Amino acid sequence: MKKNIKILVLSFTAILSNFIASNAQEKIIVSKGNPIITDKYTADPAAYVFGDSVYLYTGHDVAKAPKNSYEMNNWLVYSSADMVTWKEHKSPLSTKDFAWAKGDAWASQVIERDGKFYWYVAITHGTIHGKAIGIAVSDSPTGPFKDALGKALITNDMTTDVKISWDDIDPSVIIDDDGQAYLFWGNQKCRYVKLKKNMVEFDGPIVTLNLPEFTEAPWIHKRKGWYYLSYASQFPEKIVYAMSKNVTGPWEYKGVLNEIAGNSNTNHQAIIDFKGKSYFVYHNGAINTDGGSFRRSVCIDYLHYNKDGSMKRVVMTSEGIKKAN
Ligand code: FUB
Repeated sequence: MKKNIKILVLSFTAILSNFIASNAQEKIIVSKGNPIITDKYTADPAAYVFGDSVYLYTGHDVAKAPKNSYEMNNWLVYSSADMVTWKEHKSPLSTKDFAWAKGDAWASQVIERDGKFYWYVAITHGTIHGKAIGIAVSDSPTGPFKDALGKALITNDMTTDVKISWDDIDPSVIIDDDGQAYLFWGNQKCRYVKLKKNMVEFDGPIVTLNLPEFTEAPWIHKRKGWYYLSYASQFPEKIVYAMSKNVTGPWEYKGVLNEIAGNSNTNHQAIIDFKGKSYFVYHNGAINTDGGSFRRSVCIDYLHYNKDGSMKRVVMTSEGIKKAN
């Protein structure tokens, strides 16, 4: 009898601690301006509008990282119906979820197709030298996510014309109106490849674009008949962009969209429309008091378009945005 009670108590304790652990990061954050999240460092934002909410996927700079390098082990997800009150969900993806990888939860983007959410991530490959792009999949925008392929989609040995190990990073995806999906990515050279409907296989060759002073962080979006390819340029980075009437180009360079942040070498942007307004989501180093450029924080400011479709230069603010409704 005593033994049974002990087993019961132990099982209950295990269930309770699992519950607490799995909800440990679920909390509500009311943003007081920029940066929008201040209890931890968040970087490389990818925002996605689904239903009546915005889902914000970020990297996570470790606070105690050595001064001159990134330490990033997992990705984070937040959701909001007004872009001011955010729910932080339990981190649904870490580098450990990709058995073939060995670390570095770098920039990523999520997109939905046929009820499944595909999370494209940059990560360091375990056996093929350099960075790679992997894909996780889930039935929900907040996870749980699992490795969709069991291997990388893109590896460094597929793009040998660039001689660095980190040129296959920063994935950005779009599904065009005709249903064709495209994956853009790159460092030093921007590339794209068509994806099959299953979102996890190539549907054509890798194409390399010729964009002025391309550093990294391509973000592809479409609005009112125009395709926009924004990206980080030079170093320290500013965000510039090009426009086209086709997702495959030709791209017309349009100049600077967002200036150098000043307190962070990188700026990594996402662009969305939500409830009638346009937003520029990026990171800076505003709450890093520890030196270096490796403790970044996500910010959101308004984005405005001109009548001809071009984008006005972003004004980075401390106040940030008001509630979207
Ligand atoms: O966060 C690691 C890397 O820094 C990203 O992949 C780049 O876009 C830059 O933000």
